[in-house]
Amino acid sequence: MNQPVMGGVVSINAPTYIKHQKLINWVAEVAALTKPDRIYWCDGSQDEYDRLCAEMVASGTMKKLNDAKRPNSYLACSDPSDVARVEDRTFICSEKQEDAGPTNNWMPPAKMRTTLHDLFDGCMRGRTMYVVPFSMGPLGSPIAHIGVELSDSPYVAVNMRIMTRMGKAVYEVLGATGEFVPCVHTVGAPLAANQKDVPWPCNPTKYIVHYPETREIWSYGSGYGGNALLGKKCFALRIASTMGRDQGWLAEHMLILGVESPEGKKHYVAAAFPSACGKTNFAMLIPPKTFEGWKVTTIGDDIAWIKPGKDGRLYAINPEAGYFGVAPGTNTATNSNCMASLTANTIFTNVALTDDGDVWWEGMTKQAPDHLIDWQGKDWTPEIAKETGRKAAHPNARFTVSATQNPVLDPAWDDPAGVPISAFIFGGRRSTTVPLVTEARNWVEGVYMAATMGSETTAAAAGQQGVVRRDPFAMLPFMGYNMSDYFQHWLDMGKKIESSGAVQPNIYCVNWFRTDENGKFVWPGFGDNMRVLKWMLDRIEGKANGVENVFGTTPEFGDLKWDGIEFTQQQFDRITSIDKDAWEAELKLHAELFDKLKYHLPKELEEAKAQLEKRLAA
Ligand code: O2Y
Ligand code: MN
Repeated sequence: MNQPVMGGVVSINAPTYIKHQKLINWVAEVAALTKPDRIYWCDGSQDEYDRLCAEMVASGTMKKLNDAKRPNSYLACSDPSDVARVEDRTFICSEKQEDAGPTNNWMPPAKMRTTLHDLFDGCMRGRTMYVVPFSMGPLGSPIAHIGVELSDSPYVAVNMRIMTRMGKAVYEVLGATGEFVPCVHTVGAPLAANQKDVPWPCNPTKYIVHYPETREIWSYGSGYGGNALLGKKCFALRIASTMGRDQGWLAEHMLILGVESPEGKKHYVAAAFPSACGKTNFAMLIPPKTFEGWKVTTIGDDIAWIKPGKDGRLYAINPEAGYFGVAPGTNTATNSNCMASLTANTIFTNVALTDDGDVWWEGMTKQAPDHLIDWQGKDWTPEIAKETGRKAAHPNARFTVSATQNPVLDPAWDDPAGVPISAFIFGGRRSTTVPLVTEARNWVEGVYMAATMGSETTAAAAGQQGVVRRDPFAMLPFMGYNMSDYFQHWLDMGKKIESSGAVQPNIYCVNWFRTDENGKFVWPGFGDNMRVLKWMLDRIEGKANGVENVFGTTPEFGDLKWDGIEFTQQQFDRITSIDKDAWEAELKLHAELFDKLKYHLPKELEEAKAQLEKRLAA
C-alpha cells in the first residue's frame, strides 16, 4: 500500500496513489529538516476531518459546541499574541530588492534561507507533519493551480479542508509531473520528550516568507489565519500575483458577485476592498425589498483569479472553497446570508463561548448574554465589559465555513471556466473626501483610481488602527512583486483586452464610509449598496445617466433608485460632494505615493495625475 522513502528518522510512507516522485522527495527533505515524530498524508475525507477535530478537542485546542445549538461546530481560541496577520514579519525574498519593491519587506533569498534553515531545523519535533494537498479553484480548471502545504498544525489541516478543495483528488490532477506550489508551515514549537503541549502552540518569532522566483512559501511561528493557511494570502495573492505577471493573468484581493435583473440579465462584478471593509457582506448582499426581482449571488468573498478567455474577455474564479470571515459585527441585519451559513459545520476562532455551549461576538445580538467565557477563557459579563472595556470576542475573531453553506451561492461558483467580469469596483474606508461612487472614463483612469486608493486601517492586521494608509488595489499587504510593475501589468491587461476586440470591464471607485459631523455613517450601506450596484449595471447596459466631474462620471441624485428609503438630496450631496481643498491635500498624498513608487512607475499614471490636477485647478 505504501511506498516507504526514508527521509531522516521518520518513515515517509507515502500512499501508493501518489505518483509524483518529486513531491514525495520534497516531503522527505522537509521531514529530514523539521524532524516530526510522524507524517500524516491528508485524504480530505469527512472521517479524517471529524477525527482531527476530536483529537483537537481532546488536546484542548478546540471546544466542541453544543450539537443541539450548532451541529458539528467548534471553537478554537488562539494564544493572545497570535491573533492577526503579521505584516511586519512578511517577506518577499526575490533575488533583486527592486523586484519586491518599496512596499514589501525584503531580504536576499540566500540570507533568508540560512535564517529559516536554522529555525526549521527540528521545529516539528514531537509533532505530526500533515501533508495537505489542495487545489486553489475548481479541480482541473484551467484557471486553478495546485499547492501542497506541510504543516505541524492539525488546526491548519482542518481549516484547509474548508477553505480549499483539499484531499486525494488533487493527486489525480497532479499526476506524475504536475506543478504545485510547495508551502511549509510550522507553529515553531517543538516538543521535548514528555513535554506537555499547550492548546495553541506558536512562537514569538514569526516569519511569513515568499520566494517568488521559485514559487515557495515558508511560514514560521504563527498558527493563525493568513499566516498559517498558506493557500489564502500567501499563495492565492502573493505567489499567484507573480505567476499572473509572468503568465498574463490577475490574482486579486477581490470578491466576485453575480447580479441578475428582474428581466434576467446577469452580470458578474469583482470588487476590491482593503481588509475588513465588509467584502463578505457585499458578496452576500440582500437587495432592499423594493428591488423586487433583483438577485445577488456569491462567487467569492475575498480573492479572485482572473484570466483572459478565448473571446478576449476576463473570466474569474474564486480560488477558495470557504470563507474565513470576521465575526464581530456580523448579524442577521448586516448579513443574514452569512449568519445562515454559520448554523452548522463551522470552526470559530477567538469568539466567546455561551453558557449553553454556543458562540457569541460583539454585534451578534442587540443584547449581550448575561455571562460568557471570553476568547481568552475568562469570565465575561456586560458589567465587566462596561468597567474594563474588555471584548468578549477578539475584534479579528473569525469563522471558517464552507462556501456550500451560503444560501446565495452562485450556481457557477464551481464552474472551471469561471465567470465573465463586466466591472471592477475599488473601495476604501474613508470618512471624508472620496465620493460614494465614480465611474472611470477609461481603463487608465480606472487603474489610477485603484492605484491611489486609501483606507482607514482596522483590526485585520496587527498595528495601529484608524489611520489612512494608501492601499493600491487593496493589495498593499498581498503584493508578491514590485507595485509599480503591477500597475504596468494592469495597464497591459487593459491593452490586451482592447486589442482582442472585447469590451473592457467598467471600473468604479466607491466609498460607503463617509461620516457626518457626529462621526456617524451617512450612507446606510449593506443591502442599500444595491442602489449603487444597480446604477453601475445600468451604466454597463447604457441605460443610466451620470455627470462628468473632475475624477470621472458620477450619478446625480435622480439617477439612483430611492424606493423604500428616505434619503434626501442633502444627504446625497454630503456623500458625493467634492471638497477642493481636501482633494488638493489628497493629490499631495498621491504624489507622495508615486514618489515612493517611482521605480518603474508607468508614465500613463503620472499623466493621469497631471490631468486630474489640471481639472481640479480649473
Ligand atoms: O488572515 C488573517 O489572519 C486575517 S485577515 C483576512 C482574513 C480573511 C480574509 N481577508 C483577510 C484580510 O486581511 O484581507
Ligand atoms: Mn482579505
